[in-house]
Amino acid sequence: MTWSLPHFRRAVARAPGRLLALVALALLAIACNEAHPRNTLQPIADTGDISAWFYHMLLWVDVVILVLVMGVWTFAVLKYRQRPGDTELPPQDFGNHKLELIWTVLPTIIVIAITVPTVGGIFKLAERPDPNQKIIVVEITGKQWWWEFDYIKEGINTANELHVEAGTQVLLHMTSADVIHAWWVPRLGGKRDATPGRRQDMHFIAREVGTFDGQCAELCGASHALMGTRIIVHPPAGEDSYQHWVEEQQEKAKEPAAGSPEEKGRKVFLEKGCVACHSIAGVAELAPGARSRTSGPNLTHVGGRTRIAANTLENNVDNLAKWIKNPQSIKPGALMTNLGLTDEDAKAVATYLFSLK
Ligand code: HEC
Ligand SMILES: [Cu+2]
Repeated sequence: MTWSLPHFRRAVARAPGRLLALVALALLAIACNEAHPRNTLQPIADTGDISAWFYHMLLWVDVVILVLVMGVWTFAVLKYRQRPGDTELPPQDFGNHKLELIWTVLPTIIVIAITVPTVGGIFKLAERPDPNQKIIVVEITGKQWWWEFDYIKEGINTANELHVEAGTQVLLHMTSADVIHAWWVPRLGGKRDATPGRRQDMHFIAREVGTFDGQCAELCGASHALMGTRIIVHPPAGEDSYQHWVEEQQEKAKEPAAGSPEEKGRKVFLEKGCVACHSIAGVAELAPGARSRTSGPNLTHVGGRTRIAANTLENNVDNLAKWIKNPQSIKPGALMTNLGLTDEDAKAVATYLFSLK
């Protein structure tokens, strides 16, 4: 059986429901909703603007090519199709120089037209931040399966949620402590590998205040999919300013009231071995000069994070207790020891940690 337009028309007439279902499915697949926490095409930084611009430019160049090629093809198929009574092959046309020139020169021109702005964009992304303007410098270390952030100038060591200021240059120095990870916050644009023994830089100026999600983009082991991150862009002034956050982070951990559940939690923290991997400024200090205990996130202000375990769980006392009791039940292979805490001890230490804003 040959398949022709009349066949197709008849098939559609017989089963219009199926065609409708197909269209509905396609619309569902592109799910039109408003919240796009990880949409590269809604950039919030200068770097993201550049990559989104390339996407749109290439998309439209490709749409034009697609329409032209499919148009010519459809025309040829319809006009020169085999008709009843056609028994011979049409004249065969090999080595038509004019045609061959056209389909060599035209694509070459298109490729050059795309390459020139692309190379320009690559150079723009590689430019160094302006040293005469304010720069927030953060060293990022990827670890299985979380991110450590060191604000060298500010003397802050924190994890998983990167805080920056809108309108200010941010320079990230990126490396890894174990395997290769990749830092990717889609709305900032661009990924950067975090490679052990190497430093790679990335910089941007975020323009929109808010919270934006990211994800490790390099397969790095069992909990790779649960190695998220967040970037929190603060306004330059006001109650919620970046400067305010910096000053809070530079403080030592809050002292719990005598006899409070928090004080009991701190006791559990100090006695159950958590200090082998975690530091809390003023409670479990580091050796002078050390930036962190390499194995676990700094917990000095852990209660102030929006999420825990690298953007895996909402930050609240219940989730903290669940995590502390059995980290591997939440993140397969998590490199935090299950210390066999009782429910009571887990709850107490969770209450204490959550109070550390
Ligand atoms: C062997 C080292 C080790 C020990 C001991 C340890 N942890 Fe952890 N902890 C880690 C690591 C590694 C992570 C990060 C895991 C991840 O996100 O994949 C972590 C994460 C956490 C987090 C989440 C932090 C965040 O920013 O998301 C909390 C809270 C925590 N640990 C509390 C504790 C408590 C309380 C104890 C003691 C009962 C403890 N840890 C014992 C290594 C350790
Ligand atoms: Cu990773």
